[in-house]
Amino acid sequence: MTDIRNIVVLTGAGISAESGLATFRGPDGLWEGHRVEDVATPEAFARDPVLVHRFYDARRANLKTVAPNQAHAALARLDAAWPGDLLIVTQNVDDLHERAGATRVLHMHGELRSAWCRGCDARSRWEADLGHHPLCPRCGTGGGLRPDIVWFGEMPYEMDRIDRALMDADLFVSIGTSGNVYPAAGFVQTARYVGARTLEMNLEPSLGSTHFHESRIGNAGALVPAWVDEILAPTP
Ligand code: BJW
Repeated sequence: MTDIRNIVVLTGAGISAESGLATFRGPDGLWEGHRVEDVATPEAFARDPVLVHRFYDARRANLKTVAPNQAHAALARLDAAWPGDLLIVTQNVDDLHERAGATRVLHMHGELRSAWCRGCDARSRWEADLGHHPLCPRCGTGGGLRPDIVWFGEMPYEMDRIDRALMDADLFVSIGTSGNVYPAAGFVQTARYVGARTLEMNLEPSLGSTHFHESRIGNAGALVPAWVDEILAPTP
């Protein structure tokens, strides 16, 4: 793999499925009991903050019961060993990449363990519930904290940094994402445009599967460690 120096990895809910976290659009999807428009838009939060806080408070609490799996561990191993540029762009709001040891991680859709104050714009690490209207640790305002989550219609985080990494990528790898949600679903096309090799690993072909040079179908917990072994193997 001597021709590959810069790698962008995109991860989605499928990489955390084997840790016991529900995906969004599967049969047991997170939104089966909650219509997406009830919980994942700023308008829904304005309409029914109690429902939305309850949904995210439960998911934040549930993080304590899960652990990274083999796929997270393999990406952390890649992160530690890869000499070139690497950016793990995750759509996930869990912290399993970091808990596995990865450091080059960007959460484009926000984080469950973060709270955003609409009063002073500060983002604070947050482990507890938000539904009881706690005070902002930065400005002391009550009732202004919301989950630090990118909802539909909001701009994902650090798009400039992601775009720069994609423009420089030699390899783009997509893991455990259905390709339903933009802009992430369009990253493969940007990567193709700049001439990067593209690979997806998913339980089933994603919506954008035909854009990839290669699709490996199966569980991330098996596919990702095998791919990391491959890419870290010394070239003969
Ligand atoms: C396994 C596995 C195993 C299972 N191993 N695999 C019309 C056209 C185009 C775009 C739009 C449009 N109308 C509106 C838009 C924009 C909109 C959008 O994309 N809508 C679509 C629904 C059409 N996007 C936005 O609004 C975004 N903002 C935006 O566009 O701003 C403007 C902008 C313009 C230009 C540049 C940049 C920005 C914001 C999107 C925010 C998404 N937020 C959510 C909720 C987060 C909060 C929460 O967690 O509750 O993020 S939506 C939800 O979907 C979540 C996820 O990150 C995201 C992606 O889901 P993911 O990860 O793909 O999960 P699944 O469940 O769909 O798929 C899992 C896959 O894993 C499956 O394929 C399984 O098979 C597989 N799998 N087990 C391997 N063991």
